[in-house]
Amino acid sequence: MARALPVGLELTSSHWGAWEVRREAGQPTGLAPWRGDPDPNPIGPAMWAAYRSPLRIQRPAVRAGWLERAPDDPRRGEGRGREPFVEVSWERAATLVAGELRRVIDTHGNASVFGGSYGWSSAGRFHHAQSQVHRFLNALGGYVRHVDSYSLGAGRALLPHVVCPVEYLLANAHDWGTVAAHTRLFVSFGGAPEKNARVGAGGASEHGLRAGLAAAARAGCRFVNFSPVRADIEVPDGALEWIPIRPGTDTAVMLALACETVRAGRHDTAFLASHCVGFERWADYLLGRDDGVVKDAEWAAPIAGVPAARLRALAAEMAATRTLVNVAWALQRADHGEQPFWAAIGLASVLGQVGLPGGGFSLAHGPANTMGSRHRLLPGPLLPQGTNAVEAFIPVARVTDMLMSPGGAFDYNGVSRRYPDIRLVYWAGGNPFHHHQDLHRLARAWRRPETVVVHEQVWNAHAKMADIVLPATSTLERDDIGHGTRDALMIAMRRVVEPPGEARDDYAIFADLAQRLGAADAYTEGRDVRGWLAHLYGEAAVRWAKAGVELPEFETFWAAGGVQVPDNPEPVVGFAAFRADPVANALATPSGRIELYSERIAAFGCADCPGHPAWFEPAEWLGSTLAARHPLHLLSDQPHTKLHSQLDHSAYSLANKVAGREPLRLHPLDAAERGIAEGDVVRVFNDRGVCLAGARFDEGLRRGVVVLATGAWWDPESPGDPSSIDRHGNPNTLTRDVGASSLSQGCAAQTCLVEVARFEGEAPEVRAFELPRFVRG
Ligand SMILES: Nc1nc2c(c(=O)[nH]1)N[C@H]1C(S)=C(S)[C@@H](COP(=O)(O)OP(=O)(O)OC[C@H]3O[C@@H](n4cnc5c(=O)[nH]c(N)nc54)[C@H](O)[C@@H]3O)O[C@H]1N2
Ligand SMILES: Nc1nc2c(c(=O)[nH]1)N[C@H]1C(S)=C(S)[C@@H](COP(=O)(O)OP(=O)(O)OC[C@H]3O[C@@H](n4cnc5c(=O)[nH]c(N)nc54)[C@H](O)[C@@H]3O)O[C@H]1N2
Ligand SMILES: [Mo]
Repeated sequence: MARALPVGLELTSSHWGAWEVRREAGQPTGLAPWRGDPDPNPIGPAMWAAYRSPLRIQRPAVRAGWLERAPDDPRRGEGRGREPFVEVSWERAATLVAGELRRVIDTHGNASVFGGSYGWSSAGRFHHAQSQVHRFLNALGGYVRHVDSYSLGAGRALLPHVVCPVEYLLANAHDWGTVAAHTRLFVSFGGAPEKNARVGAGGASEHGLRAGLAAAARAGCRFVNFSPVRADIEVPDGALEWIPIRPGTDTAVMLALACETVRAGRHDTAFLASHCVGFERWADYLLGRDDGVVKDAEWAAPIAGVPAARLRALAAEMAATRTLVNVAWALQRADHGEQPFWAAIGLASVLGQVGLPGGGFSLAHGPANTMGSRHRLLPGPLLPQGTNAVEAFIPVARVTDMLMSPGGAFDYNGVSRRYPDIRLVYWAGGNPFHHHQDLHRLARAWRRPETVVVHEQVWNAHAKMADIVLPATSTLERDDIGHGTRDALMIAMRRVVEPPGEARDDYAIFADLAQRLGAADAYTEGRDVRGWLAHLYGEAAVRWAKAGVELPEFETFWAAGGVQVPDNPEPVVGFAAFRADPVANALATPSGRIELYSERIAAFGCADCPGHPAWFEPAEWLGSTLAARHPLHLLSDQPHTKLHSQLDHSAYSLANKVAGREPLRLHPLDAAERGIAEGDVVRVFNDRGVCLAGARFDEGLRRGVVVLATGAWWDPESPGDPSSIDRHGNPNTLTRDVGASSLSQGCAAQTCLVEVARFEGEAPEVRAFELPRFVRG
């Protein structure tokens, strides 16, 4: 039986943690970390004030130029991001949106509506904005969707062919107790950053990474971190060896570690024979039998900028020790991003420890709180999205390409497809004007659709780039249920405060529109919010019961404020069942085993993703001739003070800015060469754009590498014009908008060269946190 929370505890959930609601004389006054969280996320408490910010959208608003121009006027979209808004009543806004959906669907069909609406939304399981958009558009006959994610574009396409669906990996990473008890060598590529493990989709109520790493170190585990950034993993002094690798070259190192293992005869031939296919083919490549190039330590060392002797010695240590090969997701958010994941799987297979406690590979410990959690896997409430009658889709990061070239061809997962012709874009719960690459290019493509409808909470760049902006509530302003994968709690997220202005729940907005469009029954199924919560909870209770956990009645759950998940009787050991019996527990790959050579991928014939893990020079890297003009590698990692662009306007995020801009971390010697002092405003630029940032020195970077976290609200002087400055420091002003490969078309943001210079003269003021201009309609 799931235990009720202690009486009197009022909790709410966010992607960044669970929070206790503080009250004085019955009135809510703030949020404090849930007392059961051993290591609360410092991002959290500032959300209380941020959700009350003057930047919250108060009323529906429509861009003036959109109201004035007819749908077939080619200039209708040109003013996006530049023209003022007219505030309108809900009645007027809903009439406009419903009318526009009707017109576009009747004239051009459902395949002219793009409703992918990628984004993290908020934590509740019912008011999950992205799911609500999909459900709503499905009720109208469907929409063009996206597949995969920005997080794991290359990984999601690759992994099912060669090992398993991503979901298995996310939900079955060795728990921290297992790592501490068994892993003796933790070889990481891109570390295991504490800042990232602070979040978890849907909820992260018990943060375990810091204690997990410390316990492993205490138990004698050694850590080797290949990363351009030393701080990517924090373990006690003496336990860590930092090998500052050139960005984008990890595959070469992994190939070399595998090659050295095989050459020395230390590979696990029994495991390779019983659990893998294709080893011989891959070994031909590693040993240079097919191309005459032996992928050994001497070969990899000059590519990656790491010592050959250390690679050779490390290969021997890995074979002799319980070793976990850990790979940050950032590595696959890059040109040829499939390769570091596949090479790590290959390396771990050669070592033969996959499925042993604390051994094998992890993809990954670090990117979210889920991986390493000891709690049970109990699928929480989930909003059904309905069925989509439209077949057309895009790989998520191809949105600009789609808008720019209707009918154009693209390859994905072995099939050649065509981009649909999009007339209307509908977005709720994501911020493409923070998350997509090459934002000026997106801004130019964004002029093409006839209409852009956005539900937002705040006046960020995404809202400012829309035609019709509908104000959405936050989690604190509505009833919901919170639960993340392997989380410790399921939370009754009871409404804490009233919504600002006229903000409405996404559900209420869609229910109204569905009513106007004759799809109310399909969308609401006759339920109000509370009816839905009880219904979804009931469905989850059936799934939990099958897993042996009884949930109380909904009303009891709601009154108690949530339940604690009972302890897991078993440690979490990834791939244990497959290791024990690879026939009975065959993988979902074509062979049922780990594929070090994939006939299926080879048959796709992708020149940029052959049948086995291989090294390719990235399109931009420090070893390329392009580095002569733009000699610094820009990494755009996840921000430690917020979740993507969410909460960038919070006091906690603002306190981290340098001269009001997003900090650019750079090595003091790289700064000195450019006459840059700490705290200076700098220009970061390449041919795709230029942004300002505040210089922050970091000796723990490899020379030639600079780091600008994602999430600063985009603040371009002129959206679409690459010579105009983003005054605030969003790295996607600079990143490349080309897919990782023709297999996945995944986001490849980390493949990016730039130059940095001191900003001379008076820097323009940041205007990201200003409201748009309003005029009377
Ligand atoms: N250069 C570079 N770019 C990257 C990455 C990178 O590593 N480098 N990482 C990528 C990755 S992994 C990801 S996941 C993406 C993240 O990109 P997103 O998920 O798009 O980023 P968020 O800022 O979380 O966007 C959520 C938006 O939804 C709004 N919102 C929140 N709750 C609600 C709600 O209930 N209703 C409505 N209507 N709106 C709501 C928020 O105000 C916010 O604007 O960024 C990607 N972009
Ligand atoms: N606080 C906070 N946590 C988050 C998020 C957030 O916005 N804020 N976002 C969440 C989301 S949506 C996701 S998908 C995950 C992403 O999780 P990841 O993709 O793993 O996170 P990143 O911070 O992008 O990258 C991790 C580290 O990889 C290193 N790195 C980058 N390129 C290379 C390379 O070529 N080689 C090597 N060896 N290292 C490299 C960088 O130094 C970086 O610090 O994080 C999640 N966690
Ligand atoms: Mo992500």
